[in-house]
Amino acid sequence: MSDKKPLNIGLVGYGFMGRTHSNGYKRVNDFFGDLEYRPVLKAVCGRTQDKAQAFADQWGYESVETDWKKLVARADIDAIDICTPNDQHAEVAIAAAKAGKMVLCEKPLARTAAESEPMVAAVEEAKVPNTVWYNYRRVPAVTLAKQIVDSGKLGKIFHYRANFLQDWTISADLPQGGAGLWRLDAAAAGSGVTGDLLAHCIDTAIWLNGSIKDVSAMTETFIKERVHTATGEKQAVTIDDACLFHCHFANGSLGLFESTRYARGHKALYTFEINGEHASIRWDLHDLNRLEYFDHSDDSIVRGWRTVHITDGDQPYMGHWWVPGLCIGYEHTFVHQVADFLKSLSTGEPCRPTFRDALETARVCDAVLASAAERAWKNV
Ligand code: SOE
Repeated sequence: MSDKKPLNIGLVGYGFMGRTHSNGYKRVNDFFGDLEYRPVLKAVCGRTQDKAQAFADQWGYESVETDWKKLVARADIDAIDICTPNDQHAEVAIAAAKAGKMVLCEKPLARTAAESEPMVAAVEEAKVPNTVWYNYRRVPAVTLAKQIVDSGKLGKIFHYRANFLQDWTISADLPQGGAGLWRLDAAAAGSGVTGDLLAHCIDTAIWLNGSIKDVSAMTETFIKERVHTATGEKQAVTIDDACLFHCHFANGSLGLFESTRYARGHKALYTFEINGEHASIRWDLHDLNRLEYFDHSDDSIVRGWRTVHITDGDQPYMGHWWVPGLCIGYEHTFVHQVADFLKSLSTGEPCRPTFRDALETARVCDAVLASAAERAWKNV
């Protein structure tokens, strides 16, 4: 029997993200042995009873709810984890905070900054621990990039560049709406690649390089109409299929960002590069265990880009996994986020990004979309 304090989780939504989070809760104490808390998979909530039950059976949830309000009202739930489409984040999070529950919310925080603001107010008024699952911060190579930037090794930063490229919506036959495909429906998602993919890039960028001051953007919707799953009728597509923007950071550096779901051949190519006065770093999600580093102070005859394989025990998070040389993957970023969340409950320090941190990302996304719509520079 474990002597750890139980933390009873109520999961809302059982899609792709429901699985990544559940895996995090299940694995965390096996690999992070020093935590005071132990997540308990208390209940999963989904509208369709048999699907929710099948998820509960597969992942080991003790019970099932079909109404999130009942889940939030349950006295035996400590934390609500929101894995629904974006249009439901605000209502569930605000009710959960008011009920005194901790709230973990899948990214983006909500569809817009205006919708995100009352969520921030609710968790702050209730003083409940909160976090948003911008999971790529917790790829060990990305966390190491943060340590390198913070150490000052790059010197003054001139450029920040990021891409998030996919190709899964190129077919005009793909409907909008429904499981997974709600990402194509602006009513459910809020926006297209801006809120879904660029939000990741913006979260990482703000974390690594500080606030974004202003933006100039362009968006495109390549496929103008798609059948809506709910009606069976063709309807206008109002999400952005692609978005490019450039910006000024508060530290004086320039940013360049691109995201699309129409880059044939790319499935989830998230890359960033930072160029500083003394050194540069770059990272690529398709090769996530490596960080590339160029240091101008190296001896000139051997100076060049080096590739650091992030698998050593003294590199971020890796002391909890295997032995040097052996890799981890995408799912581990969620285990790390659970570990950091549980640790934050012991230390009282916030688990970043908090709802307030994610609001800053939402404001940048709003400015990007407004800039594209008005063909004008926008302050964040
Ligand atoms: C979209 O395809 C998606 O699943 C995003 O919703 C995730 O946030 C991203 O990590 C991978 O791509």
